Amino acid sequence: MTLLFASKSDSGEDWRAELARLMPDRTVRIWPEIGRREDIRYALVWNPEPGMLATLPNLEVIFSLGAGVDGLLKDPALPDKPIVRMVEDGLTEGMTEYVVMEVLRHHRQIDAYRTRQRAGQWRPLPQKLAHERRVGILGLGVLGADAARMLAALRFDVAGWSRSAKTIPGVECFHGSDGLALFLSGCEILICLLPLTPETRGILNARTFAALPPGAYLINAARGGHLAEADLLAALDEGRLSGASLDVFATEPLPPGHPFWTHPRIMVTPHVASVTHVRGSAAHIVEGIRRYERGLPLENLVDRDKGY
Ligand code: NDP
Ligand code: OXD
Repeated sequence: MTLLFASKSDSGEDWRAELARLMPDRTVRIWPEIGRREDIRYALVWNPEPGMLATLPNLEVIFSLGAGVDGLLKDPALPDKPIVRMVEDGLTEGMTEYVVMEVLRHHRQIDAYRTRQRAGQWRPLPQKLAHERRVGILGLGVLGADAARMLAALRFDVAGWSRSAKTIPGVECFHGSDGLALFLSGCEILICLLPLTPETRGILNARTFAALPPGAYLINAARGGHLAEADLLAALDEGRLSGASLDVFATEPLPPGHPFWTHPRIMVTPHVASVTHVRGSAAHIVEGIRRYERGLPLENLVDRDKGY
């Protein structure tokens, strides 16, 4: 059995070493050194070159290095093989840390205190308690549900929105397009943790911002394609939104000179809200391969019709 690793943004050698440690009897090849294409049964990929997977005649399963598979699904020649996406504790923990950090940074008015510090001003601001602050999460999947539970444990007033109905203790759950407006109407902090699909592309737009309470804060850690960038800039200019924490962008890396770089009310991080850690994730891939070879159903399969 040969596995092909293909990613321009991860260290192939680190992955090869860890996979070899966990399954020494298997061969790992690192793209672009594919070797004999017929040997390859599994591919472990992040945004592979379109058409590349279609050149592997004996490919059986595609494993995604990321939780989001939008980059994979946009390949017009993507083989009709099962796709397993990344669901792994470290990835979930990292995202929840990022979400909690940005929620608390906004909730506790840290940017305003930094400004006051620079001006040498000792000037306390009125402060709400967490239970007086409604935080809403778009997407209540693996990542959204974990972040929701953690924010609820911090006593925030947490709501979430998903495609299907959900029950999460301590979280007010909304679903479907009918539930969106009511969900948005309360959110003082809106967090996007949706997959990027034709239905969710551009969901962070002027209409959505207009449905939020005035001065709401946006956190986008999902995909740049969710955000209508010009609408965000307009909403910030008008004071409709008070600020935004953005980890993902339509073009990555964020191009030099892009207005987000220097905007005083935008916090930019370079797609690091959460990252795939080799250790835990390699174990997850190996477990998937073992399950598959034992004839057990694969877990965390992507539903191509839904797009996530
Ligand atoms: P999941 O598939 O587990 O969850 C997706 C959630 O979105 C589900 O609750 C789903 O609803 C909901 N959803 C999907 N489509 C719609 C829709 N049209 N209307 C309403 N709700 C919808 O994904 P994860 O939580 O694992 O990951 C979410 C995303 O986070 C990834 O796709 C990726 O883009 C991003 N990500 C970003 C990272 C970063 O570092 N910035 C790191 C990792 C992931 P339902 O439950 O009903 O299906
Ligand atoms: C992912 C990501 O989807 O890192 O896992 O963006």
